Amino acid sequence: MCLFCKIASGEIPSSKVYEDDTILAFRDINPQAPVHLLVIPKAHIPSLDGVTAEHGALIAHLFETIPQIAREAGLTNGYRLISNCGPDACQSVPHLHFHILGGRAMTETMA
Ligand code: DGP
Repeated sequence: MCLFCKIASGEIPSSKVYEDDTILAFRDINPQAPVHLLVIPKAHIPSLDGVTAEHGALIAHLFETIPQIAREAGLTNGYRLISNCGPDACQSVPHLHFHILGGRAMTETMA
């Protein structure tokens, strides 16, 4: 089982900020902004490259819920959403996840 599957199942503890039947959001262990959350599907999808039409409802649910998670984290002045996909993007955990970064002005460079 991958690291984020273990977090999703509760085997590894995390600082959860949102959970429902299919998705989970928790604080990144190595925050790169005052607010740095990770949002994951509970089902194992290795990365964005693993998303198929079968995941349509799940992906829609993720994107409907991310603004709510950001709002509840106090990010009323904006936030950045990132999903690293593959080696060139430095994806380090092979389970689809979205970083929500905020709580300060982001830099204009994204890479
Ligand atoms: P990425 O590099 O895009 O694959 O991001 C993986 C993120 O996961 C990275 O910012 C650090 C975070 N992370 C790694 N291990 C753990 C952990 O055990 N708990 C939590 N909360 N975050 C973790």
